[in-house]
Amino acid sequence: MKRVLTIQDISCLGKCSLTIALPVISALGAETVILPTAVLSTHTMFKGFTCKDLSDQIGPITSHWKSEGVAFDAIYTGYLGTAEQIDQVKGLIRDFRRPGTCVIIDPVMADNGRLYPAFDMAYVRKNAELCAVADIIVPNLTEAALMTGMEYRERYDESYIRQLLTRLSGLGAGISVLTGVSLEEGKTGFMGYDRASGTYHAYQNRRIDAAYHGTGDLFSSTCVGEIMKGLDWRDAMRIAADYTAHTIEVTLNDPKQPWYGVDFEATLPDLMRME
Ligand code: PXL
Repeated sequence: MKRVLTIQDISCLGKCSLTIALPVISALGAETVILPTAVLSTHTMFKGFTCKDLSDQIGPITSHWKSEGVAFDAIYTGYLGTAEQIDQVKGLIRDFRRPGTCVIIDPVMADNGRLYPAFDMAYVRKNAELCAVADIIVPNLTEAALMTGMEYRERYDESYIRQLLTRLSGLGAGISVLTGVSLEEGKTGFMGYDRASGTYHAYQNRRIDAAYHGTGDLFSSTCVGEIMKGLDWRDAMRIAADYTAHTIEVTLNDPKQPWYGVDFEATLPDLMRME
């Protein structure tokens, strides 16, 4: 069985980060080892959330794993807390990477043209350094613009996306994928660039006019699970895009507010049948 290590926060209430990664990757058939970087009472869209940083646990936990001789088929990072923690995660990747380990980085820090409240440009630069060591990166347009120094645009054409991908690829990752890319009216999806072959690949499906919290985590976790099943990154991301769109549609029936999260629990059986 494949074994994935995922490193991100645990937001106890509200659906994102580890409370999505763990069930989704497990449902896709890979063992999911977690390294929680912080414990929050809720995700940061709630007011008054608590947060306990767990940076001081990363060293002892990973030392113990080393003494146990643990190895991972993939290392997948999401929301991290601080610039120092990114340095710790880079060290961890150096220590645990083996030939064939797939390192997937989702540099979660911004959306809709804005950094999340806790972060600054020093954090952006650190995320760019982390992306440099990845096999696959999956930033959204805001994160990519911040890391490359390119202008963030709400309206754009394919040539802007290609330029952003070229600059992103210059950070050093093998495969650079931009999420939330809309190349046609009423559609959304992803566009990626594979540095080894010099090829682009885009996929678009229907766009649902609703912005739900945690959908980036749902997309990334699904990609990781599908890649562990042996799928090519293009197929893994097509399934992830379709699954995310389907889950948003199902969640539209739920009276809870979009910032709470998506009802992926209702759609996990469908994911297991998608191909
Ligand atoms: O979904 C990304 C994410 C993960 N973890 C926490 C967050 C967010 C996005 O805001 O606040 C704590």
